[in-house]
Amino acid sequence: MALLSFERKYRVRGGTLIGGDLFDFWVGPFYVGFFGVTAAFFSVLGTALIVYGASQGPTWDIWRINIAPPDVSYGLTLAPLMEGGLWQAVTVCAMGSFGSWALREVEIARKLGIGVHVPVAFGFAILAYFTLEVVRPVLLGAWGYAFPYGIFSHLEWVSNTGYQYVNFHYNPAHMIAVSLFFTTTLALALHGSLILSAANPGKGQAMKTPEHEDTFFRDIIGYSVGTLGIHRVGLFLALAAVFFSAVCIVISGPVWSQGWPEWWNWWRNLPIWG
Ligand code: 07D
Ligand code: 07D
Ligand code: U10
Repeated sequence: MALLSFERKYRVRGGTLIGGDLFDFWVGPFYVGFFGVTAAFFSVLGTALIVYGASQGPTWDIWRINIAPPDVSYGLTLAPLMEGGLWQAVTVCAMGSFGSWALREVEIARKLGIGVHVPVAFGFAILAYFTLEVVRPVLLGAWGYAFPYGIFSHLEWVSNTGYQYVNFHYNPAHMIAVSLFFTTTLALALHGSLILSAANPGKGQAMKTPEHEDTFFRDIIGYSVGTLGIHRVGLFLALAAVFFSAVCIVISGPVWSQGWPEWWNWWRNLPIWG
């Protein structure tokens, strides 16, 4: 079915989670829905707050604009606007807009009668963000441990937080997360290249089939995970990477407050090394 006639057939009312028919319409290519309105509201307001913060100085340099969380001395209280209160308001807007975006994805999936895999996957990204900005700071007792909003400033936070634990590469959950991210790109490269090799066999030749794809991997490594299976592998790898990222940062401080190299002492002290 051509895309336009498909859209005519499926662009019908129903499937909303909230608001009934009220916002059940499209604007150009975009589905609106109740959560489209809340997503637009929170993202416009959050962006406006960042622009307001930038207008209060000291710079309009896009790389150096910085909306910082309150000083650690404020603990978990509400801070004055220009001393971290703005960061707190932006964080509320960010959670509001990410949550709205995920729920808008759910409504679109329900309309189409497809699974909710996409919003579940996005939920893992939201979980990582929520862990960095809310869970870990709450466990450590101050908003000041959260990362600031700014291009360079958030990199400073990552570097400073990393060196606070001497060498973050020794964090075992960080190792697992990094390896999973690398594996995700390997899997996508294998999948993308395999599909193109079968679908674009060269001028004048017939497009090849999934049997060709399966056979390539049986010949080279003795096993093919299959055409549906590779998508399960990809989703699993990517979600596990983000999950272990959230783990690696939430244990840094709340669970282990020394340098990460020290964590390995239990291993070095095993009697088997003599
Ligand atoms: C390609 C989809 C498109 C999304 C894009 C990002 C904004 C921010 C806001 C000026 C893959 C849009 C950016 C809306 C503008 C202001 C106030 C997604 C694609 C193009 N980071 N990070 C970047 C965010 C964290 C880290 C780039 C966001 C953690 C490192 C971009 C978050 C840690 C490096 C960016 C977030 C961390 C970056 C490219 C939220 C650990 C880089 C992102 C909300 C996860 C790289 C200058 C990209 C860079 C980079 C955005 C969180 C580490 C500005 C929105 C605190 C080490 N991050 N980041 O392509 O070049 O993502 O930085 O959690 O080297 Mg970051
Ligand atoms: C948080 C993004 C959520 C995004 C959302 C959507 C918009 C809309 C609009 C485009 C989690 C936002 C959307 C704003 C945009 C439009 C229109 C994703 C998030 C909800 N590290 N490290 C990680 C590596 C070192 C350190 C994770 C590698 C050093 C700290 C990953 C190396 C030290 C933290 C990772 C390396 C250090 C991390 C990040 C190499 C610094 C974290 C991925 C090769 C000296 C962070 C949960 C992630 C983390 C994290 C990789 C080096 C410190 C596994 C490959 C040794 C402090 N590092 N790292 O989590 O786990 O994405 O965060 O050297 O906090 Mg690391
Ligand atoms: C995949 C795939 C596959 C495909 C695919 C893809 C995965 C099976 C079949 C998809 C993949 C690609 C296309 C590849 C490229 C993608 C990436 C590299 C990922 C990164 C993507 C980007 C960087 C693009 C990001 C772009 C975005 C997010 C779009 C931005 C959109 C907007 C700004 C509008 C959003 C719409 C909303 C919020 C809802 C509707 C709202 C409006 C239309 C605005 C008008 C508002 C209203 C009507 C509501 C009123 C608003 C109010 C009340 C708020 C007011 C508030 C105030 C404060 C004033 O596997 O193979 O192929 O293609």
